Amino acid sequence: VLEPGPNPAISVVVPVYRNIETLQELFRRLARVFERRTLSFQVIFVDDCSPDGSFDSLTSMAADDPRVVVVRLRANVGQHAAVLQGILVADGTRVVIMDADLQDQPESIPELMAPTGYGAVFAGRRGRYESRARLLTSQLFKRLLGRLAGVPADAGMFVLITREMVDRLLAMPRHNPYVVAMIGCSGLPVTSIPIERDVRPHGRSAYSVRARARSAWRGVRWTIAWRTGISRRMERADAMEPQVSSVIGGRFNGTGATR
Ligand SMILES: Nc1nc2c(ncn2[C@@H]2O[C@H](COP(=O)(O)OP(=O)(O)O)[C@@H](O)[C@H]2O)c(=O)[nH]1
Ligand SMILES: [Mg+2]
Repeated sequence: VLEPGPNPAISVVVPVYRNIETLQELFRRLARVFERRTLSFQVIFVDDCSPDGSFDSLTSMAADDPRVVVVRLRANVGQHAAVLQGILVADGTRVVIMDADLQDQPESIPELMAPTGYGAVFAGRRGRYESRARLLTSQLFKRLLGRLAGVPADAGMFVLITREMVDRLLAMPRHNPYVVAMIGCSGLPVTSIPIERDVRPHGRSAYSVRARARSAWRGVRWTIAWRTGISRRMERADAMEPQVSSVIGGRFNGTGATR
């Protein structure tokens, strides 16, 4: 086991909601990828009040391995707000955001690390990873959001970002956030490279048709609010509620206390 340095080279932020079947394998595969390249890393799992026992599973993983950090949220806040809470805790020089269900493959991360000069490198979604209807509707939405927010049309929530991008994201309005749009509006250069996305190995998507539509709308709304300056006024009126209830593990910045 590699001893972590003062700051890990990479923090991986993973939102968790009904993912108990894949958490252990996800961590194992991430560890293999980074150990092979002797990169120090931490994996920050953000438990968004997952009802399936994911939190207990994560707690025992954290007890076994100091590179596991568990952020527990007070209430279910949704994927994007959960990711931002994870980023808040991340100590890494660079941060990878990815799904917990193994549709995003840990083995693709080194490819994301290759391009230089970008604030964000997205895994451009490739493959038949979901039904035709879902693929088609999500492609249409992604093209629209891509135009509005200035991200590649194949961008999703598997992305590598720099520390500078982290700082920009955390300075942006976090009311009803949409991380892909926020990255596009950051002012830093972004790109995508084609990465095969897998089909889901266990369970089913947490996003119903309605939830997908609502999420898409939030993406568009956040972007418009940003572009028009409305969101900046909103944020001042509405200070962020504390969302984290506890942080377990995380040796990089002392005790792992909430910051
Ligand atoms: N924090 C949080 N994460 C969620 C929620 N719903 C889904 N996720 C996470 O978002 C990622 C993608 O979810 P998934 O259900 O696979 O959606 P799909 O791949 O877009 O069909 C997974 O890592 C989930 O754990 C939620 O309500 N809250
Ligand atoms: Mg999925």
